[in-house]
Amino acid sequence: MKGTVFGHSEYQKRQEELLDKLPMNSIVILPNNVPSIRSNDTKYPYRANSYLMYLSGWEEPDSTLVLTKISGHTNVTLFVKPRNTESEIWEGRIVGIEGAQNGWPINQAFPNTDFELVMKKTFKKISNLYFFKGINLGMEALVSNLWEGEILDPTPHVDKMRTIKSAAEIEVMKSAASIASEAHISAMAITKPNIGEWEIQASIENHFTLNRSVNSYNPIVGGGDNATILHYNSNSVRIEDNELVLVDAGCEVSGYASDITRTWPVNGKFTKPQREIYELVLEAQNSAIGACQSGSKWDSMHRAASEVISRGLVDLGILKCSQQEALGTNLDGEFRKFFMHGTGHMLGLDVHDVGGGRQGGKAGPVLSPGMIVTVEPGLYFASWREDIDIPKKYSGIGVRIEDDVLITESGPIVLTDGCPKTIDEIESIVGSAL
Ligand SMILES: [Mn+2]
Repeated sequence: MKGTVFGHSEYQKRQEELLDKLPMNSIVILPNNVPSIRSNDTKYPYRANSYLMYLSGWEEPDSTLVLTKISGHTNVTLFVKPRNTESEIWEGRIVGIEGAQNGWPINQAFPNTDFELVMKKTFKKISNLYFFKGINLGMEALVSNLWEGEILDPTPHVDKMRTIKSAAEIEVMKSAASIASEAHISAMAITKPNIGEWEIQASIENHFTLNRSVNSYNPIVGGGDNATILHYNSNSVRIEDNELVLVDAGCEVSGYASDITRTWPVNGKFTKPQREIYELVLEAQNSAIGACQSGSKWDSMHRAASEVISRGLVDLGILKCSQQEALGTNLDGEFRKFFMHGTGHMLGLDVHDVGGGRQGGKAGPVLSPGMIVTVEPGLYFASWREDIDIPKKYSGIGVRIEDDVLITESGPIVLTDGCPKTIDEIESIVGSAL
C-alpha cells in the first residue's frame, strides 16, 4: 500500500510550523475532498485535497485531519475509513486505522464515525477553531453545528508555508518539470501539417502515463486561431500547413505540478510574421525570467514582460500609439488587448498554487528563495475579433511561452530548461520523428 511521498519528519515539521503560528488552545480541522460523481455509480478520478497532502501525506477520501494545541500539548489525529472487506472488494484496498497509525506522520488514528463524538469532547477544551472551508460542505455543516463561536480561516498561514518549497519538494517538482519537457519535445517531433490537435494531446498524455504521471490540468492544444483562446481545450481540429500550434500541458508527480507552454509551426518553419511575434514573446519571457530575483516585488516579472511586449507592439506597427500609452500608467495600457493575462503564478501541489497574487495588482508576496513560479507571457491576435485593427499578416497568430522557475539566492533556475524554445531548436525538432 502506498505510503507518504516524503519522510515523516517533513510533515511533522509542517504541522509544528502551523501550530506554532496559532494561539494556545486551538484546533485545526481539515477534511478531505468529496469524491465527485459523474453519473450513477461512475466517479471522476479522485484527487486528494492539496492541504491534506501537504500537512499529512494522507490521500484517502472520507478522512479528516485534526491538529490540536491544548494546554501546551500538540496532537495530530486522523479520522479515517475503517477497513471493510466487502467495500474493499469493489473500491480497492484501504489503509484503515491501524495502517494510518503506523504508516503516517500522526499521533493517533480513529474511525471517521467517531469524529462527532471526539469533537464534542475536544471542543470543550479549546478557544479557537480553525477550519478549512469550501472542501467538504457536509463536514462544514457538522462543525458549525457543534461550535458556537467564530470559525477561523487557517489558509493564510498554510498558504504562506506552501509558497516556500523544501529541498525534497523541489526534487519532485524537478522531476515533474523534466517529464513535461520531454513530453513537449516528443510532441514537436511528431508534428506535421494537417495533424489533429488531439494527436498532439495523445502524444503528450502517452508520455505522462508512461512516466507514471497524470495531467496537472486539462492540456490545451490550439492550432491557428484556437491558440488565441486562452482556455481552449476541446483539442478537436486539424491544424493546417503554415499554422502555429500552442501547447500548454504539464504533469503531476506525487501531487506536484509542472506547467509548460510551447508554440511551434506545424510544418517546422516559422513564417516571417510568426517569427516576429514569437521572438517578441521570447524576449519578454527571458526578460521576465531575469526579473525573478529574490527580494523582488511579486509583479516585477509582469512589469518586465509588459515593457518588452509594449515596446515590441509599437515597433511592429500593431499599436499606433506611444510606448507609454502602450504600457499604460499601471500596466493597463493598450498592450492588454493582446496580452490579457498575468505573466505567472505560483506552482506547487496545485498548478495555480496558493500564496501568489494577481499580477498587475499591488498585492502579492516578495519573491523569496524556494518559491516556484511560472513565467508565461503571450500575444494573441484572434482573427474573429472586431474590436481590434491590426496588420492582416498577424491575424490568427497566438503565441505563449511558459517555463517553471525556482527562485534562489543566486538568481532564477529554470526547471523546464530541458524543453527547447529558441526558433532554431524548435525548427530542428518539429517533424524530426517522422
Ligand atoms: Mn501556467
